[in-house]
Amino acid sequence: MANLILSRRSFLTASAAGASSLVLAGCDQFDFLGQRDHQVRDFLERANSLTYQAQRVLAGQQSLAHTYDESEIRQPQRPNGSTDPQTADYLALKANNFADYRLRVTGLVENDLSFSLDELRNMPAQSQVTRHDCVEGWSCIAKWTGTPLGPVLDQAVPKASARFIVYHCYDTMGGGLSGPEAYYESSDLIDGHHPQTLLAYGLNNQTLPVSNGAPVRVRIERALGYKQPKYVHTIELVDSFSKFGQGQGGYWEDHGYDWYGGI
Ligand SMILES: Nc1nc2c(c(=O)[nH]1)N[C@H]1C(S)=C(S)[C@@H](COP(=O)(O)O)O[C@H]1N2
Ligand SMILES: [Mo]
Repeated sequence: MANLILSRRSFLTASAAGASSLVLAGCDQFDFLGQRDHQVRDFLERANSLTYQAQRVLAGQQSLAHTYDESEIRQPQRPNGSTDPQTADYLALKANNFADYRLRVTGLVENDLSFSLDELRNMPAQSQVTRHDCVEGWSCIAKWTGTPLGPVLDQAVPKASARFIVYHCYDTMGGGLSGPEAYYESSDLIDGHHPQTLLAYGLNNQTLPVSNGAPVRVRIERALGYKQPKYVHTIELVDSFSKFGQGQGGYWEDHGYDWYGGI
């Protein structure tokens, strides 16, 4: 898909006219919206989310999250949400310093994949200093190190029917009447292939600690804190969220948060 380059003025004019007339106008920059079978267009129709539309159109698909200098790191990454998972599988892995950890890639892919931590660490590494924004009202600048997810997805070869990526985590939340619910998150394939999306195993020049998601968490840098899944064990490509949790695409989405969660 061609990169969308729009001036702020043409976006404002276009948005005043409303999203549906954009499609009818057949404006060059929005050509993809006119293609009946286009994944993004399908999604826009279904999601009905202005944040998602505005961000994808205005910022472009691969616009980068702001990065900082290491000197701008002022405090450790504040652990939030689960900080010490107690599921049996996780405790067993942790007891052995994650030597038996495998990250699985499965679902609507041609090749099911599985990687040990050493294999992930031997893949091309990338570091970035970014700001994590939690909806609870705090931010932390931190340096994340890992391997980009995009090439891993390429190696798995997503099927044409794959539309979303579900990130399954080891920890559970809640534990009320409905019982514990596994933490999970999801993104579209655009964010999966974004150049800053990492399978992160390092934080601030150290091994990623348990409190921040050891051994592997995903960083999706243009999204809010709850879209940064920790303790990830499986990456599943899917065509719908309906069979996971309450079907909204993530633990917090199931409890009312917005799915896109863009910054
Ligand atoms: N598996 C898992 N991932 C998670 C959470 C969680 O509870 N479990 N909390 C989310 C929220 S709300 C935030 S703000 C960040 C916190 O990441 P941190 O502990 O590294 O600061 O992780 C997100 N990812
Ligand atoms: Mo958060």
